[in-house]
Amino acid sequence: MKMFRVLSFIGVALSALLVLTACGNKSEQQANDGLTIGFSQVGSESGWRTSFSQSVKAEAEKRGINLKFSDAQQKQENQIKAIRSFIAQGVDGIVVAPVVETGWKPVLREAKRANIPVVIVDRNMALDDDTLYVTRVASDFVEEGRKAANWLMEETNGNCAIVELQGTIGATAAIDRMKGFGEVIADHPNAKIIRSQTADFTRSKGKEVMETFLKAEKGGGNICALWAHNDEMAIGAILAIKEAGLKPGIDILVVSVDAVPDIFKAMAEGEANATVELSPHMGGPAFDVIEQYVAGKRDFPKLIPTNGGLFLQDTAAAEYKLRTVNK
Ligand code: GZL
Repeated sequence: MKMFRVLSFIGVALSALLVLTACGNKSEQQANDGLTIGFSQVGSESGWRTSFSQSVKAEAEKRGINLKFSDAQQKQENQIKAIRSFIAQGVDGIVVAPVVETGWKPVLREAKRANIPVVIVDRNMALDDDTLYVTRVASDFVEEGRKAANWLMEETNGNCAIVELQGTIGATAAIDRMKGFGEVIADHPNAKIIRSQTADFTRSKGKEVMETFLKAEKGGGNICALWAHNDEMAIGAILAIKEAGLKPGIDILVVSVDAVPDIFKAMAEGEANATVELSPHMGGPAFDVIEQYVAGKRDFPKLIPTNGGLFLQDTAAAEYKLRTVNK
């Protein structure tokens, strides 16, 4: 009889263990399958932006996150519509890469009322209430501008007439890169920005605006360097410089930001000189925050910085290979 009782106890214990393990797996499974995150992306205006989107999607897939992706084609109204739709769907979290800094408070208040955590990535929002978002994952754009200007001043001994292609008007990346670059130039009396205009971070507009700079400067013989807020505009401008019969990278130095493969190709061919890296890998840190927030964590820093170095012609060929092989 005693043996019977022992055996039945073991049987019960084993089945309880089996149920618990299954539940354990189930809740783990739920945790992985459960997260649905809405990502409102600016658009696909540049090679960097495309890499950024690809990196976020790959990271979501790796983590078993159900990602709702929206490309706003650089229009804020599309981003606001997407965020409202994410709220209506009751997502677990929202990631926003804001196209410009202003106009976000109403929709962020709606997300807050719905108790949905918002993480800002890349460019910033102008908010006077920092409870409207959990944190921001971003590069220091002012420092990017400083890095570009410091390299140019060293390269030209602080003696340079510069033309500037600005990014999207109102975008943090444009505002802050311009600020950082300008701060450094201000310390060099023989360095001057002689022309500056937006080309909206695109290759086609970069070519168009550079053509007007060259015409306005009677062929551009007096232009020492082009400073572009992103590689895409620099690559467009390089075409315009060549069409004007000048040698980009030699007659007119070229420095920009993003470190996309095409700028490394231009640098390897001697047609561009320097680029400041902007990491596209912001999805991981953003998803970490939402996963931790859903699990109950509330104390987050208001900025999670990503940083990038300065790349020059000497490593360009290797960097191009590294970033394009098996892509
Ligand atoms: C900067 C980002 C900029 C990139 C451009 O973080 O917002 O937007 O430098 C992109 O390539 O258009």
